[in-house]
Amino acid sequence: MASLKRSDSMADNMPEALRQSRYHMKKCFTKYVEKGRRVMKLQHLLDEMDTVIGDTAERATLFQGLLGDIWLSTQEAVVNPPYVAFAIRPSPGFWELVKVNSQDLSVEPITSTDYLKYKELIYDHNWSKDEEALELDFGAFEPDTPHLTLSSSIGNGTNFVSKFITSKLSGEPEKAQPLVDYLLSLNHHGDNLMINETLSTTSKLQMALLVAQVYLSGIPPQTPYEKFDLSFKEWGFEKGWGDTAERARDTMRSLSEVLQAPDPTNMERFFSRLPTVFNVVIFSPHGYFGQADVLGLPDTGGQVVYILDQVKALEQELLLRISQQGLNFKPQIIVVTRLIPDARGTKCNQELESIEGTKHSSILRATIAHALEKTKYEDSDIKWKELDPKYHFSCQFMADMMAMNAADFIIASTYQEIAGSKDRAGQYESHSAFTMPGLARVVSGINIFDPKFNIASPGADQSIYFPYTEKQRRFTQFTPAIEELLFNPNDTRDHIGFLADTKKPMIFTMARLDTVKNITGLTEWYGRDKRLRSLVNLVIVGGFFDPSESKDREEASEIKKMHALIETYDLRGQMRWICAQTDRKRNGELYRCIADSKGAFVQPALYEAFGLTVIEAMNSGLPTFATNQGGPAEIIVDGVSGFHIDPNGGGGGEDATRKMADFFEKCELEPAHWRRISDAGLARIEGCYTWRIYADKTLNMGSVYTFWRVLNKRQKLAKQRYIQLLYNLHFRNLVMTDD
Ligand code: UDP
Ligand code: LCN
Repeated sequence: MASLKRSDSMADNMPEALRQSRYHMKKCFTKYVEKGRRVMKLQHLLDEMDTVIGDTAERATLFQGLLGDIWLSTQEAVVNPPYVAFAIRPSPGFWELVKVNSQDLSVEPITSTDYLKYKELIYDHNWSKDEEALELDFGAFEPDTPHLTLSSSIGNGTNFVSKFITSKLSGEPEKAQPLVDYLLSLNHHGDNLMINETLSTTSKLQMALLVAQVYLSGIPPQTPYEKFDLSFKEWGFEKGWGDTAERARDTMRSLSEVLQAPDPTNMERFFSRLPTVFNVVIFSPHGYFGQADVLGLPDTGGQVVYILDQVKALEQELLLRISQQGLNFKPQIIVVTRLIPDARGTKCNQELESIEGTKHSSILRATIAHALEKTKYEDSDIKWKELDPKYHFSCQFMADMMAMNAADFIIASTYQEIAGSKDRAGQYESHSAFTMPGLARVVSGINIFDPKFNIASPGADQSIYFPYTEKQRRFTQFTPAIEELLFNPNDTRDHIGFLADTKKPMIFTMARLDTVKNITGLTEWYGRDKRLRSLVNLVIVGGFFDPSESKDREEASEIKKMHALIETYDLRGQMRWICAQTDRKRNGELYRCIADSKGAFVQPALYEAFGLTVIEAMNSGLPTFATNQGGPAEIIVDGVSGFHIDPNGGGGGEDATRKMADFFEKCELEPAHWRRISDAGLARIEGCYTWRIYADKTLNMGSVYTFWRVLNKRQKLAKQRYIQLLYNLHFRNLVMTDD
């Protein structure tokens, strides 16, 4: 059978694919349309195909060729007899929309408007026919914005933007004038930075740079800026080049290189030196945002940890950069979050609070909105009316759209958050085109090939999460409490279950007790796998034990399920369940104690956006098995710096537990294996997942995109006007009617 030629579109290939299996396809399409209008997901399409073809071996043969490629890339289909419209996603970010006539199997490409209208017909027939229905098209404002074209480059926006800026500035000296103008515009509270009006053209700036570099090379490298700032002023330079002669000269050299012949490396280097970012405002409306006693409360976990650690890293990096720039300004970071009047004993009802471990950062609380939730609830867009009373998606998705389009750049923790994986669309990608019948048809919301998207992954606080081998640093004051937590044989308010053989390695997990975290899944897998049970004990931290104590429906049901599993699989003696733990320092030591037992960390979530516990465990030197659904699939290199497990995989977790049992058996035979994985995990963290790397990348982006905004001014302004219009005519009404 012919296989799909990637040079062709799916629409090009589909007629041939259908022709090759015409007999079966006719029957299959008749089946699809016989129930009338409806939306079908992939599994649904496959199930109905099976009932028609009957013999799964035959279906397997059909699927080896073109047809399989097309069906397995389909995310969704909309049946509108005699047509079936397919939304096909051949690779991350690329979508093709086609409709197939079930009678003659002819295939026609359709626009996103047509596709969305098909969907609307099912949910709100009149609205879909309404010529005046509100249609949003943010893409219309970007005709000249350069976009990435490769799926693999998504999220690498800064690099692309630097190359593009480079090409724009290359050529005659006048081409670099926008950069000179930009430098002229830099100031702090009205005081010029870098250059003043004396150096208003490229050639004047180039000459002055030459003079200054000759001067700087003649004085000792460590000469402080104050010793030569008067000469600098005479030549037209202002503060910001560096704190010493050496640093100022180095910055000047990068700029001279850029002005002579721009290249992305010098460009990025120069921008990383520019004094452009002093203040940062972070919006984090997620859960209970507090510095103590909040972890484990509903919707309160990694996001809070992430922001507080991020603030510390950003403040440190800002202070370092400002001092290296030879400036003495004070940076300021404010986290704006929800004020919760019924604060359950936390400080979430306090308006202003300083952030511990920082000098210039604080939390400001008001009452405000939400997190990125579109993909969390299936069909949340098309079924928005049903869900709006509880989740207010009408306002949320509109606000997401406006914020994403207004942003100069967007930082995600992983690639998959933006563009998903082969089979799953990304969180941002889900905003590309969608419809909320009766409200708005978004034919182009956000384009993930826009170079505004970047990946900067968080780290873990390395003063808390450090390797178990660093004996001098360990928090030994917690040893008795941790021993009690793990090994006291009696049930208490804090733990239930006990470990009969305390010498065995422990597999450990810690998470909120939400369904998606799949802690009950792990318990069940462990319960079923005799081999794993003989090798290791299971230790779980999460939730509490009395379902009536929980105000969260999902959590209460998970608690009940845990108790049932402990009974069904008779886990007493092999499993310890510890309630949610809020003391981060003690938790840090707990990971290390699990590492002392030569155990492992397991993160079994059905889906995990990033997965801070994975980073914490790896920082502690604990070999980690983590879900392949979401962020952990990128964090861990499978079999090298840890292991991927499939939470939905074969035999209800059998694949996952086999992998773990194989690992522990191998470690028994060859103890160096455990150490190898532990060391590779630590190396992976140092190379890619530290707050230092994050802060450096993020502040560089701030600098590059500030200039990019200037170069892209016309389109930016047009889009801003569109957003303003939407805000005033549409969004404000939505918010006012939404109580
Ligand atoms: N955590 C905790 N106590 C608990 C459960 C979780 O301190 O009982 C912490 C955990 O150490 C991590 C964060 O909460 O820092 C969870 O972040 P993650 O990204 O793993 O998941 P999220 O809860 O954000 O979905
Ligand atoms: C929210 C989540 O669900 C986690 O996957 C992340 O690790 C956390 O936020 C921090 O970004």
